[in-house]
Amino acid sequence: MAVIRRRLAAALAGTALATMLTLGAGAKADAPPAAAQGYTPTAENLAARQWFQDARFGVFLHWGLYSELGGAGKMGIAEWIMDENQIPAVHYERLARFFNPTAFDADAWARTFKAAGARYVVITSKHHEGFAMFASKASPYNVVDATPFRRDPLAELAAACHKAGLKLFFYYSQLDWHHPDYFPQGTTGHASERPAGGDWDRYIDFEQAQLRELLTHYGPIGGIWFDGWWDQKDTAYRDRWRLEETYRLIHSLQPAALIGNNHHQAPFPGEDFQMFERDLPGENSMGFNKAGISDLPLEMAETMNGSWGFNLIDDQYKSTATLVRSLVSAAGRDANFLLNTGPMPNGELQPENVQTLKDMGQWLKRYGESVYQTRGGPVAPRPWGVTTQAPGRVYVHVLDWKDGPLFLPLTQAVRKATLLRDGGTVPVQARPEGIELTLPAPAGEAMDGWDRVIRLDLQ
Ligand code: JFZ
Repeated sequence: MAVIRRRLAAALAGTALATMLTLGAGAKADAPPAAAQGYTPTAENLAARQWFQDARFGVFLHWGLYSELGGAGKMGIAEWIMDENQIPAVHYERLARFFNPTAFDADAWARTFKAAGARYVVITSKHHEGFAMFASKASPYNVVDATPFRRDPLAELAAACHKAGLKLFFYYSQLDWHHPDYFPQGTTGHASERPAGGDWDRYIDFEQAQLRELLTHYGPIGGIWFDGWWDQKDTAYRDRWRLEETYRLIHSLQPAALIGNNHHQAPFPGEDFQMFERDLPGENSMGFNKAGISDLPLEMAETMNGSWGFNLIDDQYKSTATLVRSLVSAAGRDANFLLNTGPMPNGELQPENVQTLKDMGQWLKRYGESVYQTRGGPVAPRPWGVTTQAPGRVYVHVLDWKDGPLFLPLTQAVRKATLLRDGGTVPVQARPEGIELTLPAPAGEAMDGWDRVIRLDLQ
C-alpha cells in the first residue's frame, strides 16, 4: 500500500489532486460521525444493505471521454487528463465528436464480470469531466446527443446486468469541470476556461435532474456512488450541496438504492454505506482516509494498475494474488472489495484486466464460501491474516505465516477444522485462551498458495 501511495504521489506531482492530497494530510481529524438525524432507512434499504454485504465483490468501471486519451502517454490518473493537461472545456468537448466505441458489447462485459465472481458493477455515469455517459435531457453534453455513437451504454449495461443477475450502481461526480453553473469552482479544474460566473443552485438542480434520470430510466439500481464533494471541502460552498435533499430524492425514487459518497469524511445522514478509496478500512495508507469506521456497510475500492481510467502505458498491474489477498483482507475487515478496470475507447475491456478478472473468478469458484455471505470474523485482523464468519463457521485466512502452529484467541469450541484446498483435516488443540492450529505447508506460488483457508465448524 505504501508503494501505491508513493507511486500515486509521483504520478500526481504538481497536479491539483496532489495539492489536495497534501492539504488533506496535515489537517486535523474530522468531526465524529453525525447520527443519521432525519434519516430512517426503509426496510427495503436495510435488506439491500444486507445484500450488499453478502455480495462482497464488485467491479468498478471508469469510462468516459478521457478514455480516448488513455492518459496521453503519461503515467497517472487518466480520467484526470483534462485537468492534468489543462485542456479548456471548449477543446475537451471535441472528444465527444469521435467517441464511437463500436466494439462495446454489454453482454460480453456482464459475462466477464459474472465469470470474475463479481456480484455488482459500479460505472461512471458522469465523471469530473462533466460528460454524461447516458441519455440526458438535462444537458446535450451526453453520449447520445453529442457523439456519433448515439447509443446509451448505461441502458445496454443495465439490461445486460439485469439478465446476468448483477446489480448496477452509478458513480456520479458532484464536481463538474464542464458545466458553467458549477461556480464558484472548487479546488480543481481551474484551467477549463469557463466563464467566471454561474448559478450554483441551478447546477444542483441539474445534478438532481440527472440523478432523477438515472433512477427512473434504468430499472432497479443498486445505488449511487458519489464523488467530488471534496472539491468544495475547503470553500464556502462546502455545505451548499443540498445533500439531504438530493439523498431524499434518490431514496424516494428507489428506497433500496444505496448511497455512498467518496468524501472521506464520517458518513453524512442519508448515506447507506461507507467507502475507503484504495485502502483497507482503518489503514489510511493513502493519507486521505482519515474518517473512522462507521456502522454502515463498508467498501474498499482498488485499481488494477495506477489509474482508474484506461491508461495506455501503465503496465504496473497488481498480480491476481495481490488482488485476491486484498479482497480477503477487506472481507476480514467486514468490507466489500470494488475492483476497477478502465474500458478502452473502442468499448472493449482491457485484455490484461480481463485475464486478471478471469483468474479472480477461478479463485472465488474454489474459495468463494469463505468470502461471499460472510462478515468480518471473531478474531480481529492480524499480521498473519484475517478471519471471516458465517453462521456456525469461521474461516481462517492465513496470508503470511511461516510457522506450523498458529494461535487464535477464539473462545468458541471448534468441532472440526478443514483445509479448503483439499478438504484435509487440520489439527486443533485447545489452549487456555483459545485454540492452536497446526498449519499445513504453504502451497507455493500458484492459486492455492495465495491464502491458506481453514474452515472451522463450530460446536
Ligand atoms: C476520486 C476521483 O478523483 C478519481 O478520479 C476516481 O474516480 C476515484 C475513484 O475517486 O479520487 C479521489 C477522491 C478523493 C480524494 C482523492 C482521490 N481525496 O479526498 O483525497
